[in-house]
Amino acid sequence: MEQIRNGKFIEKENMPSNEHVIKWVNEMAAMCKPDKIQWLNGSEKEEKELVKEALRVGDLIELNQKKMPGCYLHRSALNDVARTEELTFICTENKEDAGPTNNWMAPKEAYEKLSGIFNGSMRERTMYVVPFLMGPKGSMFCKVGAQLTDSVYVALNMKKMTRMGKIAWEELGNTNNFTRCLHSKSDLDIKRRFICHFPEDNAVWSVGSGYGGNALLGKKCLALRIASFLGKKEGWLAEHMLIMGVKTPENETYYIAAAFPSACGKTNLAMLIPPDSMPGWEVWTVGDDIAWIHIGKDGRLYAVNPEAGFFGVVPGTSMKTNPNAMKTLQSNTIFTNVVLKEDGTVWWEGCGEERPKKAIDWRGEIWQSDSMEKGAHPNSRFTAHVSQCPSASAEWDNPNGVPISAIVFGGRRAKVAPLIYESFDWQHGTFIGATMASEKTAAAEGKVGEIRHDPMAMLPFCGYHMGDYFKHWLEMGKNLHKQPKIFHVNWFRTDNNGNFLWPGFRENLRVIKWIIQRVKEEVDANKTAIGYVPHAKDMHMGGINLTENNIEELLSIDKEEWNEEVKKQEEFFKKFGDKMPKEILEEHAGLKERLN
Ligand code: OXD
Ligand code: MN
Repeated sequence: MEQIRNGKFIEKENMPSNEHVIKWVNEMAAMCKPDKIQWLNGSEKEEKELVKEALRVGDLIELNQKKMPGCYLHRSALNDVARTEELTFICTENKEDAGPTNNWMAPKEAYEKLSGIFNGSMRERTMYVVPFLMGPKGSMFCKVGAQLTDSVYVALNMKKMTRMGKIAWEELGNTNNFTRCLHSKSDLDIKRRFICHFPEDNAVWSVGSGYGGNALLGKKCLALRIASFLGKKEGWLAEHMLIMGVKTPENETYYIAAAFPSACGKTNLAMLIPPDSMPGWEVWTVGDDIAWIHIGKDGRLYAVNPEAGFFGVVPGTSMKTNPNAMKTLQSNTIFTNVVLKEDGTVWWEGCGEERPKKAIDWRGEIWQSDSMEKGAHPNSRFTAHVSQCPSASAEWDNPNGVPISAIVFGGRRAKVAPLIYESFDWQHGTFIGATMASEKTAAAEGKVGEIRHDPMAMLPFCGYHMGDYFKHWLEMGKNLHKQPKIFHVNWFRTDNNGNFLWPGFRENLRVIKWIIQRVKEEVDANKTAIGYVPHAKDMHMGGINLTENNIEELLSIDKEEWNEEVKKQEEFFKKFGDKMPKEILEEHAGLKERLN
């Protein structure tokens, strides 16, 4: 150890020789003033020591190691339970570049304001230097990041969520090409909480939160907001999409990338177990949240999962809804904000087990059996490495990515959107993505249930002007020799009594089957005003209890509802002014015309 300026110590062990890194870490340390700097190497031994430290400072609670080896519970601060979109900023020199859907702050103002909060924020704490890779090592997709954080919980999550450790310094070599991620919990005061992105500097500063999406900076901050900006510049796409491999009984595997807003079942779909009535089908998980998509040499789209782990929503996860996730989280998992049972195991609403008589809720309080409050926070999470998942695809770490045959957009809509429809072509598919709308969920602060437009499920994650983003999508399509087909699904349609019409979960594979049949051009479809809709006869319906009426209703298009939808789209588009590509406006006009 060597003494640094203000009388503190810096550990030299694991320090890379890269001068850009060392200079940056020294500058940030001078501002944050940690007691100690610890450079992480990503080893298992180190992880064990970090767990010990997390237990010592109370960031983790040990769960029953016999029943759940390597599992721990974390409780976040009560005011820090979801992404805070209203405190998330894109800090570009020109306000216009951030666009109308992002909060904007001038970089100079942001650096000054946040420096004031970071100043001394790590006193009496350790600053962990967390090097990480997003994307497979040695791949054209791969990006290097380094996160400085004073949260051992964050450091441990980063170990599960990314390829963390020396591997990242090796990839970086002596270059300066890495995303500088600075994070401090500071005092967790929401008035002093900011998540600022500086795409032009390839940097993220996040202060005042210790919660997942705000604090694990590799995920939404780097892999979506910064990466989408880089993707625009470099000719690729960073998307809020799961990637799944679907093997047919004929032994062919098709890869599908699917975008859904947060907490709409991406993890469930990515880990789906086929229904009994579909023997020979298999689903393999490449990723459950983010896809980086490039054009390959053959002119097709290829995708990788930049992450190496899951930060999955826990409530509602059960052996019935997602057995693979349940098996994933039996060991080596960090739980955030779930119920702690007397036997040192965990519980949550919808886990399929009876509510415990005596337990401690996510707030850390005794949870009486008659309490009306939820025991687990609706946005409680599990963090586990991909390798834990029984359905992890052999291709999940393939440096070349997987070829994408279909893109799926999905929203949570009680009405309007049918179970499935297909776009006429790439341009129309881009329009369908751009007009996605969904009910709000607990993954972000705000009113749950409200409908909001969420283009490509990227509204909270696009690091630049969304008008330019739509244009980038259109350009990407033009550069493809073979465009994947684009679909829209809605698992959440209800009847007039508010009951879901579609059973969802594993039965969703029936819809995926139709998608693959369309890709293979095996079935034709109904050409409607909104796109191609399946003939009811082509939907595999064996083994579920749906009447023909139900199926008709699921696939039906109500002109009045759609006319209303078109008006709302028009309102939404006004936001983008003349940045809205004319092709999208043409598609909108075309839809309007077809409806009438
Ligand atoms: C997530 C989210 O955590 O979308 O994946 O909020
Ligand atoms: Mn997500």
